[in-house]
Amino acid sequence: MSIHLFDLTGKVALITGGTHGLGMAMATGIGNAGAKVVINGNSSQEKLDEAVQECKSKGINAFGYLFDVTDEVAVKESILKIEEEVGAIDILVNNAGIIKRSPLVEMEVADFKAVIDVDLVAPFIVSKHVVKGMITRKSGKIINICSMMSELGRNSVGAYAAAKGGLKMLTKNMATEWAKFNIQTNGIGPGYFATSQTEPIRVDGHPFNDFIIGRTPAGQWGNPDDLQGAAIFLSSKASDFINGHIVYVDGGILATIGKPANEE
Ligand code: GCO
Repeated sequence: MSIHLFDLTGKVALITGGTHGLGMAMATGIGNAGAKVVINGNSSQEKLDEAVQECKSKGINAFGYLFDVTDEVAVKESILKIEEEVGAIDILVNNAGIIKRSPLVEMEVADFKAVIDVDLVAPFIVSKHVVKGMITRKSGKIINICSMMSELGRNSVGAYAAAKGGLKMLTKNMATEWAKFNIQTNGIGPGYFATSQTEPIRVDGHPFNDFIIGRTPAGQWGNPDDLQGAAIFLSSKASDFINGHIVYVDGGILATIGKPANEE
């Protein structure tokens, strides 16, 4: 029987923060490729139920679990529950994330720590508890959702860039420690995407909106569905010898220093 390189049939995938935006898009792509999809939300049962229903309406076998990814006790209990009720987790997408925009000199330490907790510590916590089963089974895929801020800074997103830069290096360390168990750990680094997180800086006429369109060779914001290919690839057999790699899905923004405003 020929195994299709990108077929995820029979796999179980957990996507943290999967109720909306990039997480929902990747959950949909992974589900359409055949996996059972377990969506994590951390606050609203209603939003979680809606997200699961949205996946089911597309023919995806979906489940929802509400837990705070920064709370190790809740994570440990939820992973056990998921593995009992749905099945062993083959694919983990650490997507849950927040951003707080503030000039560093004005940023409250508590706010800085909150961003680090969700965007960097939580992927460590969730991976630590999911990988134990993957090590036993000698098989697994972990995908950390980094950012182009894993590579570049920007005014007002210092905490977020520090977290996402750390997540890039945590990804490489997970790969280093777990590849010998046939577990591939990689990252996806989105560029600028049209999501609720970027809504405040994307409205028509906002200087940042014009800046990003000018700075991105593809000349547009990304659509969350543009991440589905990378998510399926890093979840599938097609990436079995790829470790510690961050796949940037950014319309080319990291490839260029940009161009003068009057240049086509
Ligand atoms: C910002 C944006 C970015 C994007 C994304 C870029 O304020 O600059 O929110 O952080 O969300 O992470 O990769």
